[in-house]
Amino acid sequence: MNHQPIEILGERVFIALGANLGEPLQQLDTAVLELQKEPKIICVAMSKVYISEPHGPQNQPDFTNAVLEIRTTLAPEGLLDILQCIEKKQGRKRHEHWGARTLDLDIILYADKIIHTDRLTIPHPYAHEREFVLQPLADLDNTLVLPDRGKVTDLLKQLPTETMEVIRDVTTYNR
Ligand code: ROI
Repeated sequence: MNHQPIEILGERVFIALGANLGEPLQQLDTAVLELQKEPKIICVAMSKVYISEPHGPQNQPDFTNAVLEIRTTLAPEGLLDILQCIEKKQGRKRHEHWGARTLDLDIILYADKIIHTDRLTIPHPYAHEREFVLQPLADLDNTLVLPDRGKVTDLLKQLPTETMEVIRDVTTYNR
């Protein structure tokens, strides 16, 4: 355990985790363990875990999703490198757009920054319209705001209600 005050240990970042092949819940937990090993990352909290039908192409299994809150002193692209490395290590082979995957790690929020580069769009371009991202974000902090889009809880109210099943009903804190 790191007992330093988390406020001084870098930027507050939220990462969406998703999987719909193999053992999805286990893959999400393994990804968190991998991130905990990173010297410039502190895992702060993991949201409840949900299962929902696929957005986009329907001809694939249901997805397991959660959101992880971290603190990091890594720059956004450095963090992205690590996430892509973990995805690869956990066997992500298919790169089909909007297709099934063993692990998907997306940076949703990086402090309150708005970033548009070749490799990164932050906030994540679809976060505002995805319940499987917004609900876990709200689990972690119901005052969160997506820059340019508004309050997460307001965005959730604007979405048609979907059936998301909770498969782990606790938010896990690492404080
Ligand atoms: N649908 C759900 N429910 N969860 C996801 O993580 C997810 N990821 C995707 C697409 C295929 C767009 N649909 C999804 O990449």
